[in-house]
Amino acid sequence: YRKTSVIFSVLLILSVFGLLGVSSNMWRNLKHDAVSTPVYSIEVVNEFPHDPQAFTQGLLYAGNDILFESTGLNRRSSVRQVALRTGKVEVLHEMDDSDFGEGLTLIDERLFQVIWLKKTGYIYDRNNLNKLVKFTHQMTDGWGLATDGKVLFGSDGTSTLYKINPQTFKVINKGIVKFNGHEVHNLNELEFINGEIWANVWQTDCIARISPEGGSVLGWILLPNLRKELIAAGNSGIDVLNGIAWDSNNSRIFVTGKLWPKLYQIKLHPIK
Ligand code: DDQ
Repeated sequence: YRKTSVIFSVLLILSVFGLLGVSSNMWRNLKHDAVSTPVYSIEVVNEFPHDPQAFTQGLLYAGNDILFESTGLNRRSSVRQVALRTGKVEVLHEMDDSDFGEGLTLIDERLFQVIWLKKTGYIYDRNNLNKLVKFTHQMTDGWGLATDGKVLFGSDGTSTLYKINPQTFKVINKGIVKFNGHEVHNLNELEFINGEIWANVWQTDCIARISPEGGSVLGWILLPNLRKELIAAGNSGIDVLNGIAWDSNNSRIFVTGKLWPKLYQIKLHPIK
């Protein structure tokens, strides 16, 4: 009896230590991920007017202080060429009543746009916004679009980031975006910046910086102040942060939101 109880006690002590060891390892790994992922706050370096009627769903910078924007809402969806400095809509393509504009991206002279709640999208001529082609894609829905100049990157409101062939619209590959082992859902408007995908996470004031290879989160950008300050200034009808544009020649980052009266040029500051 004594022998059994000694063996039992030793086993008990060993298993407690074992459990402690496992959990502390797990804890260290989790902490390591969270600690090593940089977090950025933002500084506004410039403000520009933005059409407060524009339910921004896609945004990109095309050079020469010109932006292209896709807007949503039924009967109000559009593709538009916008002057950065004045916010003026220079060319407007009004979409069919049944189409809800979503992500937009530019490859050479052609703008690619996806549609909310449909598996279709359109290609437009960037010079006049004439519709050229209707296409069908393989995502579950059309939310965000971006490009590295060769392939399309797409999001559909899930945690999946797609790489898509811009000629055939077939999925080349796809990955689940994860942070600390948790899927990052609601990936929305996308931008390709210096080899990374930056994604608005729907209904948050955060932008995730994502590795296009593998889908890991490389950093978080926190922007709650933009929306808060707009609301404090009396803009009660505004919706979420959405829309990232990148001027690669001058390293300028622009962000705006749905029905926001302003578009911001921002700078990042690491806070951790
Ligand atoms: N999405 O951007 C998350 C993909 C779609 C958002 C759809 C929001 C619909 C709002 C309808 C408001 C009607 C006044």
